[in-house]
Amino acid sequence: MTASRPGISAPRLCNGTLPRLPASMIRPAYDRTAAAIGIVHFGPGAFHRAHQAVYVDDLLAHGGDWAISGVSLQSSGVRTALAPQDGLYTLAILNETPSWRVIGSLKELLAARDDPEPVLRRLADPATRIVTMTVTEKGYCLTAGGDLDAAHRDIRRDLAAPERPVSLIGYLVEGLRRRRAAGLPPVTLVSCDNLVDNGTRLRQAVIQFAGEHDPALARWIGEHATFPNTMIDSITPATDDALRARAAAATGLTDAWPIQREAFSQWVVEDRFCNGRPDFAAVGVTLTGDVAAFDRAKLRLLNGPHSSLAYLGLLAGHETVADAMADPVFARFLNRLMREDILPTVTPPAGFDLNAYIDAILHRFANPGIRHRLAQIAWDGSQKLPFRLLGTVADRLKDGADIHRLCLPVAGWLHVLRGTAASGATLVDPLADRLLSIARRCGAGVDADVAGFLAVDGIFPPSLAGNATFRRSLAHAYAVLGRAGPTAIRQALATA
Ligand code: CS2
Repeated sequence: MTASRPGISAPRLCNGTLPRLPASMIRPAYDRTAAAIGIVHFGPGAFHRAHQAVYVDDLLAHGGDWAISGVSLQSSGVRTALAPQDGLYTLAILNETPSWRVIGSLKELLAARDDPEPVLRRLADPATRIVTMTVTEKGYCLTAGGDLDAAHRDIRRDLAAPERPVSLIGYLVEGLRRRRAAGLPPVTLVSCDNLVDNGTRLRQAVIQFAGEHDPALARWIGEHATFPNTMIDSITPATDDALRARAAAATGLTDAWPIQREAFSQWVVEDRFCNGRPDFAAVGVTLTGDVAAFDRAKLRLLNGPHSSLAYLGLLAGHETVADAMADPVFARFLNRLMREDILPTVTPPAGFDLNAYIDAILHRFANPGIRHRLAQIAWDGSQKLPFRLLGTVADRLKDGADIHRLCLPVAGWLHVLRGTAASGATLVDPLADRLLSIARRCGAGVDADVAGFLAVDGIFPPSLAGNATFRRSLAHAYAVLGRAGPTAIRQALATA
């Protein structure tokens, strides 16, 4: 190890080593021991630590008991990494000139699988006033229609033994049950995931679950708890060893799990908090009466193109978003897709210029300071595509508009699934088994292949899957991309 790249020999980041940080580095500007926990967050992964935890770090500098208890539902990896660091971690902000800071808002780390009781106690603590979550689309256990998926293994389990939950919804309902039994007010439940109407969906799932065994609890939740809708945005590539080394070089301390993100960050929240809230506006959060317009603009114009780059870019042999954006064929295709096919389906929030929004997104995607792997964005396609692309396709069909360009990324996803099945690589998707078995049966002809995937109604709503124009257009895109090889993919995009 050289002096400029301290590795295992450098001391570990923790409360005790904070004074060793370079003087210029931003660090918690408040007494971490004094700030009490007021927020419980499910899913303290990279996105939460790059986004919400940073807003809360800024808030804590203004005072108030809003520190975060981070709850991991599945693994104990975050706790293992961060507990020895007293919850501290390094954040790299990757603009043209990177900057670094140390975040201190995560005050407690709990691993629910190891012991659910501390999590339930925290949810039922009178000091807890807000419960937030980033558990990704699949963490809500919803059907395609937006209902709670009562057939989901974890939901079945939790309905049978609600006092020892394993699912997010099970935890929330048991926590609310305990609060009601103790005569406490409920909490505000804030979904920070990329779902259309995320708060409304969460509310429906929680009330549906509670209603299964305790209708009075369901009524109490419906009347007293609030579930604001939110829009969240900041590009956050996964942590890798290169980042660990850069963080160590920047701080002089070892951090087991530093986080990286772009400079841009946005959080829009409906101002419906039932049990108090901090002054979010003071730290740059937009509080509004209606998030829907922001939400759809972001899901369709940022996440839709992101997933499009992921599938088409992987097929063309690109590795990162910036690599694909540096390919003029991709940049031009994306630009047309966004302006000609997606923009007409988006109603902008008041005073919002959609073309300027698109310019900014294209600029963010092209950021050479960020290595955002397309393979990471390609995860969980079955959960993402309905919100990101299929709603747009349905709206364009309703308007009688052309959908040929929009079908290319959807067809690209099908080819990525086929490629994954053929190579035997792991597919990260809750529907992996089903999708891979369909992919393995492919090869009987374009129409049969496409029909196999369209039959998965958890992804393709029957009204879309049964639409003759969509089937024809998707089959055409699938055939064009099937001519294999990066050159054919680029040619398909160049002429689309
Ligand atoms: C990305 C998002 O991984 C993905 O699917 O599209 O996580 C995206 O980076 C964020 O939503 C940006 O806010």
